[in-house]
Amino acid sequence: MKESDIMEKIKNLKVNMEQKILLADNVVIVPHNVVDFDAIGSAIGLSMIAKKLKRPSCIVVNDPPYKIDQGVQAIIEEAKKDFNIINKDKYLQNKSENDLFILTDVNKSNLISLPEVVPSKEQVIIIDHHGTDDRTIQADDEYIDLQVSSASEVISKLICMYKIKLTPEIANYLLAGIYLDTNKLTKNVSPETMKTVAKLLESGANMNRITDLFVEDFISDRKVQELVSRAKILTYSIATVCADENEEFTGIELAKAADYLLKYKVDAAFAIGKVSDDVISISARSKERVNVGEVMEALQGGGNQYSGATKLTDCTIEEAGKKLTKIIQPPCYIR
Ligand SMILES: [Mn+2]
Repeated sequence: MKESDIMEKIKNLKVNMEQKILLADNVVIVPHNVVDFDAIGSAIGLSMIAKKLKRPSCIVVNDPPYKIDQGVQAIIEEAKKDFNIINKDKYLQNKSENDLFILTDVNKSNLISLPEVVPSKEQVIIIDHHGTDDRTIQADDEYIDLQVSSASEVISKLICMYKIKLTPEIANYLLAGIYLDTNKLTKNVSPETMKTVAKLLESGANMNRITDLFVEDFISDRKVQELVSRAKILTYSIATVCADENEEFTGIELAKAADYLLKYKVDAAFAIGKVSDDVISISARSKERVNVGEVMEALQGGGNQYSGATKLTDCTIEEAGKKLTKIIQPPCYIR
């Protein structure tokens, strides 16, 4: 898609979204479960837009703090002073018939905390950069672009169109979202992405602060690096690593291992590990040539060209590895 077409599409989204925000009792912003930098940054940006339009909003985050990245948790704690970040129960107590749901960085019912109370499609807007399937929530208005770096980039562009003046803190949150989903500005970065980064820096975002937010926990990082060191690089430059059956990882740790493996001369990387008693997760990352979103779709997950994941039950890590190997046999998914 040409840049001018993208801006046209975002302008359309702005017009339709604005009408709906103005008519809503409450703008309910819904990021994906195990909220990450992109989901929370874009959610806070959306809350700024609701504020500009003088409508009340809330961001529903229902993850226990131990499940999410400590930098993301730090943003939530800081942002709570100015934004209405609430859990699911609190939202359900104040729910109204006339709420507008805006899903950001997500489009599927199995990845959000309140799938059972999503309103009818007239009252749902989706802003995302992941692929869709039969679990995608029905929405009359959506901006789903698998090429854009992040939801935070889309929301930053909307904020620019509204001429909303950002505080340095909020510029940091949005930049952290872009930084995460581009693997620290090393992949899926377009000239438009860099223009957005430049605007966020002009608004006071600070790279030192972003680096602080991405600081690693020593123990968790050692665990990730031990996993990385056991990776095998298959034909066609695909790295995979399988964790031990008896060691538990978080989804974030598996994602970090896959991200890290892109440092090497590989096109894509997959990290497979147990995330709870009976759930195996695969985290996938790609530089460009392998569409890992499609690979994950073949295993009941999803994502986009650069990033994807799935969860599997009723199989061992070894079996999950075999299923994956079957799918990534060349020339599948290689451009
Ligand atoms: Mn994202």
